[in-house]
Amino acid sequence: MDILIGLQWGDEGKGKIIDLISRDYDIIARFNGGANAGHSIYHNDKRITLKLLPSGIFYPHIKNIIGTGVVIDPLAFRAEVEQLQAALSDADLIHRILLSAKAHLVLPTYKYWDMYFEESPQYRTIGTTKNGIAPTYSNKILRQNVRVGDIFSNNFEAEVLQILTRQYLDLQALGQDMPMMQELYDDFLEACNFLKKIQIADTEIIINEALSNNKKVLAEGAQATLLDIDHGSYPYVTSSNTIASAACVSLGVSPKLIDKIYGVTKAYCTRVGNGLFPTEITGSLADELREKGGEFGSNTKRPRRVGWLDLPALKYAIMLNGVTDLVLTKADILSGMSEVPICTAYEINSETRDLTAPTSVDDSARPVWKFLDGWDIPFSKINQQAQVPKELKLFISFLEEELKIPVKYLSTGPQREELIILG
Ligand code: 2SA
Ligand code: MG
Repeated sequence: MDILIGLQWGDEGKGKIIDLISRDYDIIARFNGGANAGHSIYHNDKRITLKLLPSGIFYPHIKNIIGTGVVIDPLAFRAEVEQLQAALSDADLIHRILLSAKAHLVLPTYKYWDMYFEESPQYRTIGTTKNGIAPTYSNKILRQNVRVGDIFSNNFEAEVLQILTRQYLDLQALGQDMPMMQELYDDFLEACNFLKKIQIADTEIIINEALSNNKKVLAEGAQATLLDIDHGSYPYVTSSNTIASAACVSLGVSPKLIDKIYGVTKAYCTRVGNGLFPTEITGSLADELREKGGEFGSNTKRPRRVGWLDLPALKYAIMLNGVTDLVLTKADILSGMSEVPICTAYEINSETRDLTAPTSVDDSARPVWKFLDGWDIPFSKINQQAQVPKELKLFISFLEEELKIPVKYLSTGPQREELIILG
């Protein structure tokens, strides 16, 4: 099994890369997160953003598995499937989706808990997507959730009613604004009925059988390394493990069976939500970069914070994931700059560190900069190695030297054909 993950704070362009390499796979399996993800793909010149569905959904030969570690909001899932069926004129795509019976369901009250924690002054504001992600994972650990496979049980409705009522009353007592309980309950059950149209299975058995039969499986990560609940910049992280090893847990695949690990990084850096960002820039240069790179939340439309490439954090991410194939995206966005800044180390208490866990630095960490010559990529699409400007080649060589790993793919734009295989 191969794995693809983001190496920064998300939005590195994972969707596009998976879409490109997915033709070679039989199964694409999402392993973490939920409807908080936003994987954008250009299909027949239309930009499509996937939240819960794996990025192999466009191809008839691919099975798209949603693993145990993904949290499934049945309303968001139904909306996404129906929109995609309409956009692709492909009603059949539901037969290419397989849901883990063990994946946890996002209850409608969880979105209100998410809002409550975000907006209440007594609690930390993380800048979440308000999709109910943290409350769902918390209740998984508390063992209070219902799971996808439970929708077939005779007492599913009674159990949901009981949990919802309890939470509804708690939220009401805290003063949280909510629609009528009956409305939440009815909409949720209706969306759970839609799930019955989808194949629900013990996906770990299906994936392991496929691997035994020499089928190719790609595990698709959501969010990214620096948002990992254990290794990211806690508490400003998401609530799942986002790193490559999490794919084994979620999909029930032994670490013995992992082959390639694709790590995707932009040529600069972005982050949505709160938390440290040592290479962040603000002002008109930041606005320009944000506009040019289209750096707005795919679902929430929030403006993303922007900054320069952070090598200490990138080295850390490559180490945690064991990246074998590095993918560089959005170098085209930096086109036209006279010089391109890269943070090569942090200075912390007059000590220089070039590999750093983002959790172990604070605002006093001062980036050490290196400035490389900028490049110009012509507006016409470039997709051949010979067309790569020499300054960009030097930028790539510099990264390879620092990171001790070759850049295998260079993405030069959002369209499928805008990709160069370097290695
Ligand atoms: P949550 O909702 O509990 O997972 O939020 C916790 C933190 O994780 C960040 N996070 C993300 N960061 C980048 N992209 C994400 N997906 C969407 C996108 C986000 C959007 O692709 O654009 O539409 O705004 C994503 N999902 C979660 C989040 O900002 C918090 O910092
Ligand atoms: Mg995204």
